[in-house]
Amino acid sequence: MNLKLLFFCLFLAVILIPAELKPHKHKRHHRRHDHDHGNGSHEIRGHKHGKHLKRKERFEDIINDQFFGPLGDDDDDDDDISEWLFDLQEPTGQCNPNPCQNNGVCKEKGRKKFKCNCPKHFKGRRCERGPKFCKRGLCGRGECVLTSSSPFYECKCKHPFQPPYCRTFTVCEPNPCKNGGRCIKDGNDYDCECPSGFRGRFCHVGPNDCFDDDGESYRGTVTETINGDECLYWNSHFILQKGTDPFTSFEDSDGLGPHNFCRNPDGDLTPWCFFRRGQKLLWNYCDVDECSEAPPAPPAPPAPPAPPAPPAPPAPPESPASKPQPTTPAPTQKPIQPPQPSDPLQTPTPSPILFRTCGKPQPKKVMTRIFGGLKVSPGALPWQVSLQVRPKKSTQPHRHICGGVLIDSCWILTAGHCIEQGNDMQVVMGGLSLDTDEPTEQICNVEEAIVHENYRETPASVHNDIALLRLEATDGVCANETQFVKAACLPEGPLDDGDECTISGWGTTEESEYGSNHLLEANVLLINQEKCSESKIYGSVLDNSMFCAGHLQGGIDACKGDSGGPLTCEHNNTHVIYGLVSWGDQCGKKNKPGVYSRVTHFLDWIKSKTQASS
Ligand code: 4AZ
Repeated sequence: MNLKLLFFCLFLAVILIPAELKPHKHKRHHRRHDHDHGNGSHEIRGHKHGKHLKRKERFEDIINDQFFGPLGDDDDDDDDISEWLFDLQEPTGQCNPNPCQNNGVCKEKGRKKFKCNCPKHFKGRRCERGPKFCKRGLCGRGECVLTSSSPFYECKCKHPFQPPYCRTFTVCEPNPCKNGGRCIKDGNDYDCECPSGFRGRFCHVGPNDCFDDDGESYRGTVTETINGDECLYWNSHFILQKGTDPFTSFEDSDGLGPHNFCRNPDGDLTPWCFFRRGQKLLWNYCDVDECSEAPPAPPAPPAPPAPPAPPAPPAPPESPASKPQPTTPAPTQKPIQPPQPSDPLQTPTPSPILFRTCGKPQPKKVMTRIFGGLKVSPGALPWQVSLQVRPKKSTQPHRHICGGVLIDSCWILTAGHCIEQGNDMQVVMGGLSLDTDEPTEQICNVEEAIVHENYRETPASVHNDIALLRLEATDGVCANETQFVKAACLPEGPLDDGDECTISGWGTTEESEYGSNHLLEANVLLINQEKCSESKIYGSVLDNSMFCAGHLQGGIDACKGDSGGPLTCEHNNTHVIYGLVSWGDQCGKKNKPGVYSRVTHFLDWIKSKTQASS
């Protein structure tokens, strides 16, 4: 495995891996998702933070930070659990394509074997194991960052811990406060009293430090989130270990560097940064001021002598600071469908060609940075629907319980276990946010739910976990095809093990057991059925009506609330609905990938039901 791949695997294994919020009593969770409450676990992904009171990290917090504690069992685990995938893809022993990673040189050994001569510091059959400069514990009470020159790392100590290895501490000595700030000792804690105009934990933020527009050009020195969390260095080992390389992941990495200043490299609303809480990599918007247009910047006070400063940022913008206004989208009214053709967002395709094409999403805009899952951009997954229920004849608001997949104007595929007779059901199509009425949305009532005749739940598994929802039609039309509402194609046959596919949903995330408000997506790999039937994975409980997908090292996974939603794979430039989120042993656990209903197994069933009633 090369370094990139190693980081990628670590990303899947750790970043995305959610810490358990509550222990699960039962081995398997495949129950429908209640968006209003849940019993904690994990998820495909995480999401943005709500606003908390700003808090200041104290000495005690640093001492109690588990991250600096003793090694856990799984740490530094060199197990190559993706080996099976390489084996599947192995080019029958030749050196072409080169199986050696990290510039390893391949030598053929007989007809079926090869040997990689690895460059210095790299090991493994394919030179996949790189050097570990930032070994756990190396930096005491500090964060390890990677540098480009020997020894290739540096420890960034949490004050009052001192360089080089952040193991000893002295409060206020040397003075950590910049720009003439006065360090006030308080036991093992300290506070910086800043000269007028300067702020930040170390008085390192100058009076003219602010951002314009979305802050893409912000080059100021704020290093704290709006909640007071300290930003991680962009070259932090921890970020890389979680599988994200900020220097290659974002559209505009110009402002990134070996520092921990807030930036906006990905077109977000305002500058932001990554921070760490325990073993979790999180991010949040920063406590940066927005530059106001007038009046012009007052002259900065004369700069007092500064002790050695953090890496010097380019000069900040020159206007005075003012707090950014939260951008609250104006409430929108859900259109009652069928939508009016005058609505530019929803101009329906004339009905004769309605849903004649399938599997063609809108071209994708890059939207990054949801841990383990990415925020879906409008029209990127136009077949994803939210299945919502409320008690029959009630006027309560509907609540999201499951995902579903639009396969034709009046037909939704979902999981059998999502159907609870006795409720009124509706599907919301074309929406991304569960708590906002979006103009792109279409809502249809479910006229009939057809659960597979052989749907069966056992304590260990769920068999034939598939259902069709027939939507209520007006003049033979249910969903209208728009940029945001399109059908996925049914697959024609099996795809290959190891193929990368996409899962999506509003289910439980690492950040919220109640699920995500915004539709999230993540990539998973199709896992070989025999591999997934090994005793340490799911043993003999799998049958042909299901398959596994995910990452055996844990991490990215579907979870509660994602059930019934799509696993789509791109095949010949078309997105086919290959699986439906069904069940799994919790979420994101090592060797417990998600289990999906195998749509190819049900093609005849789907055709018989949809043709019989249309
Ligand atoms: C559920 O409870 C569920 N990790 C769905 C998917 C998975 C686990 C649980 C797969 O609906």
